[in-house]
Amino acid sequence: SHGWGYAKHNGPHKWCESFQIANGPRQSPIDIIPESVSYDSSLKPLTLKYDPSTSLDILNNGHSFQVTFADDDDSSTLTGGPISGTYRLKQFHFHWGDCDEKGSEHTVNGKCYPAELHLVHWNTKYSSFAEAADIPDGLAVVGVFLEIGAENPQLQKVLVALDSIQCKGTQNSFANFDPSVLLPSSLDYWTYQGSLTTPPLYESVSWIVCKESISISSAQMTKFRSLRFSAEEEEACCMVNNYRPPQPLKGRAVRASFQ
Ligand code: BO1
Ligand code: ZN
Repeated sequence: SHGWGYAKHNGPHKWCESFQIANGPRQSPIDIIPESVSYDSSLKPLTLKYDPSTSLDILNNGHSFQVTFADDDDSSTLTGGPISGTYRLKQFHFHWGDCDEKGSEHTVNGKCYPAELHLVHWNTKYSSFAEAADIPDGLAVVGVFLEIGAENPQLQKVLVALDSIQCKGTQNSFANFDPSVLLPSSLDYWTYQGSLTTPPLYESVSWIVCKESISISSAQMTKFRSLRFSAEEEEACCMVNNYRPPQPLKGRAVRASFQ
């Protein structure tokens, strides 16, 4: 069938046929080259203030799985960092590979991590996520790399919930989850102006990529890969390699909050 995806016939190299902005001036992800990044002492620390009571449900959307948050007030917000004003948390999701050697969207000096977490926020100077999504300062996404190591107990609640959303289009309640448990201990970050990494690829994202990774065991990664791109009635197709490769920097500045 039709629609974008991550297979040969509908994957990242085909997206430009339906979404011309795929070759635009501020596309994401990028390869972050620490040697070429400039330290910016004017960058503020990140403030992530999340209320666990705003977590609503967990959904297999056929491209990834996402945990969605109530965003009708300022209970869960991102402020500080490179952004002005207040951005509300809408959802978080992950991208990952079919083996431990690849799966992240951003890379560091060409190094791929096995997965990458995205916490997606929208600027409350607009009235909703949908309105903010295609405006240059509409969104801010915090990216966190996952690295193979010790089992991460903070991921268990999410991983257990995956049993109930194996197929595309399935959803379950996911109440009282605090996403701040998924953040690394240091909030040092790189930042640049970019885009959504999936269609419609809008150039609306202030990217904030954490320098420090969080751990995940190889067995925990296997559970991500048990999800399906396919619906229950379709031929089973494992959800793996749901990442876009790095895009041209095209002269953009990448700044670091740390020296
Ligand atoms: S990401 O963090 O850059 N990988 C990212 C990519 C896409 C979205 C959020 C974060 N969200 C998409 C929704 C679409 C919607 C679009 C614009 O935003 O998945 O359903 O059309 O609103
Ligand atoms: Zn993402």
